Amino acid sequence: MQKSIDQIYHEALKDIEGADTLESVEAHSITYLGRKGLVTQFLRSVATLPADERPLAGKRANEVKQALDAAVLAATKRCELAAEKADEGIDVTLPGRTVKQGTLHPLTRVTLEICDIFTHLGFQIVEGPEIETDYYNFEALNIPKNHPARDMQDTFYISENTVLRTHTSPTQPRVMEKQDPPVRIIAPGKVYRCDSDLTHTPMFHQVEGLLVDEHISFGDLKGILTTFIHKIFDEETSLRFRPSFFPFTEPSAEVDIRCVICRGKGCRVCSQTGWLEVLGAGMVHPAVFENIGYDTQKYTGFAFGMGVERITMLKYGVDDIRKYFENDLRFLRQF
Ligand code: 2NM
Repeated sequence: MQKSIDQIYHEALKDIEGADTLESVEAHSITYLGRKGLVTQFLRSVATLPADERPLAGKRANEVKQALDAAVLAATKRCELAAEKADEGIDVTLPGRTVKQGTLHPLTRVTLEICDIFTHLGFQIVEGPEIETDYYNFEALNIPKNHPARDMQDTFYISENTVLRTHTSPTQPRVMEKQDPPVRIIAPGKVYRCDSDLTHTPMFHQVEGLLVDEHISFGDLKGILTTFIHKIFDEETSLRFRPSFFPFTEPSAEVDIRCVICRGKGCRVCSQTGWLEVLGAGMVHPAVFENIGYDTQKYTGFAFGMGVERITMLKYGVDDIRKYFENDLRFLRQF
């Protein structure tokens, strides 16, 4: 028995309105409105009806066809909108966006590496102020009033008795004033000198160390610094101690390592000498101990200092000190 047009209409409307994909809307449209669809067939069958029934049946069938056409259009719109909405969500199958990661500045890296080595040797890390008094920066360290380092040409003065520290050494008497031996400390940080050319920047970085106890000798100094050099460069690196002078140490020495570039043959970096200066060091001058009140009969100690820019240059082959401070990512990304 043929279904009535209203029966077909209700089933079709239910199917079309219930469809949730474009594909199923299309399929229902074919089922009811296609060339062989149920509504189409019904329309064709109107001609076979008794003449008095045709006008009403034909009118009703056309109304149904128009209503279902509109329903298909509405369902199609609805499914298209839903598909667009879904596209705005997260597609978990897409590869993730890479997050550009920063790196430690080479000078930070090397400072941490130096601190790490000395920490393992029993040293504590201390930091002092970058704005320092004339007393701690010079006087306590036995740097006399007429010393060239105290000149306006070399030091940034904040006021008559206040300077930007020219080395991190003033941290040492600050600690010694508060603490009796044994003292084993290193002081990393920024220092300032009124100097700017191809090989000098007005701000640079230092790590200075101090060890004070009973019976500390120059042999202890050599042992600690040799261990340090072998760790920061490599176990094969030979070193030598050359006599030198600092107001705060006596005797004083400069430490050279075999050139890391030519291994001693002589090259541009080591000015054909085969050696590179990397450290200053010495036995703490008794005047420094007297200034802070240590018993010079009981205690001896050694101290040393190094420039982080120079160590980094030699470790990584950086050929120009200005590269550290230009913030060129092509340079910084290499570390
Ligand atoms: C150096 C070289 C030699 C040094 C001395 C002191 C102190 F405070 F103990 F006297 N601190 N650092 C020192 C000694 C620094 O740098 C080239």
